[in-house]
Amino acid sequence: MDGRRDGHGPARPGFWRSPLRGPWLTSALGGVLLLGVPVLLLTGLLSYAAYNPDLPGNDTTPDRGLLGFYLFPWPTDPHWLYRLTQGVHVTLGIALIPVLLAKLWSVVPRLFTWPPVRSPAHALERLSLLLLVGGVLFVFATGVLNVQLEYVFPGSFYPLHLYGSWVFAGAFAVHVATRAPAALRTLRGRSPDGGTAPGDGGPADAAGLATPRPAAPTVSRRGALATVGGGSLLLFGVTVGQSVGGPLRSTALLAPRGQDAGPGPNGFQVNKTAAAVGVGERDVGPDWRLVVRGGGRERVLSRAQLLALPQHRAALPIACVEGWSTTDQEWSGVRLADLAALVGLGARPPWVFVDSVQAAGAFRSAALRENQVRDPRSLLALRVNGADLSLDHGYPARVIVPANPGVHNTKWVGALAFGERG
Ligand SMILES: Nc1nc2c(c(=O)[nH]1)N[C@H]1C(S)=C(S)[C@@H](COP(=O)(O)O)O[C@H]1N2
Ligand SMILES: [Mo]
Repeated sequence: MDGRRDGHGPARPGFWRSPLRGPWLTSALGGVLLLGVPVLLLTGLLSYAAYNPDLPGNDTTPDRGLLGFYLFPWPTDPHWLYRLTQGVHVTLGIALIPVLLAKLWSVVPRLFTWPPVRSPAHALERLSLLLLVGGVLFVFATGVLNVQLEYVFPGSFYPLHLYGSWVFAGAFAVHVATRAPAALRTLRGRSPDGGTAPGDGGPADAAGLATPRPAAPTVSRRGALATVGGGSLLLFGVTVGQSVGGPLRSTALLAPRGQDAGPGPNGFQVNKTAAAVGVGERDVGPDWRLVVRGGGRERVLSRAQLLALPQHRAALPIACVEGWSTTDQEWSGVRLADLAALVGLGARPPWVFVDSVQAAGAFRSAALRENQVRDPRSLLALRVNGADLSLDHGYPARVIVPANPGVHNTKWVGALAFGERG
């Protein structure tokens, strides 16, 4: 009665011969993903909220529609919040890759189930698995490409990754609801190497994961699992340093921008250099001015005039969506709230649209919410670690806001428009 017997090639029973495949291995790997994937989904959704995509100019995913139902004002406390959530998102995502691949390997014979569709219910199940497997490969691939290749999909990475994640999340929920109970029973009731014979485990192998024609084992199931775990640990070990920052950065062998950001007060990681985005002397030389607008007023200030205003300090990190971050750096400059006061909006500073002198390209502007503007640690920074900002870190002036995703800490600022798009 098993229709698969009619299959050819990889659909033939006995084509897949590894004795490792079976309910136990698939369940054990699935259990790890059951713990890890929800953390990835949660931190991913938090990252989207951290972008304040409902502010004008911030929405990297137009037409998000209902998917923005949960958005909330991203807080400024604790100041390392985004460093933590995004570090976990990227580091855990990378470390789970071996587990994910092993899990897919363990169920690959089922891809070739014959006949491909047996009933309407079977068709539905297969469709949901297509969304699950397609979705997970898509989000992991776009995530890794973004982290490793510095935005191969400039701008459009966000909608791709976000929409892909929702498709994956839905299929994942269905999969967990239908499979997790049996998987947990399998893990409780059987030992990893509990036999490799055809029909191994009887009803527990209803899914037909074990081969009916096992080849001689070259490694035990525990051994295979240890290899996968070792691979995950290795990836974790050569990745996590880029999120911890400081001296540990030297261990981040996979960090796409190298392990060493150079010496001196400005010796911490740069995202885009000034040269890379075409910012040069003519934009940020002595003629540079900051334009502050709001409430129908406008003020224009030179760097010297900014330096003559009350200077404040804040120890804050840069934390990029790509997962790398710096330890706290000691910034100094003018409070955003004080700049709002210059145009008469000091009592209740509103949100602000920050524009840079950068002529084109992604990330040249960003809007900040009023809770961010009002935080006394939110600065238009002029100096860092006791020295003038370097050109690559945003000289003459850049935004630095606690818990803000790096991309909204705009460099080479040219204009601030309080309460308006500018
Ligand atoms: N004008 C401008 N500001 C920018 C960027 C940019 O490309 N252009 N990159 C942003 C990103 S993605 C990050 S992570 C931070 C990095 O700041 P750093 O290069 O000083 O570390 O700057 C942000 N500010
Ligand atoms: Mo970034």
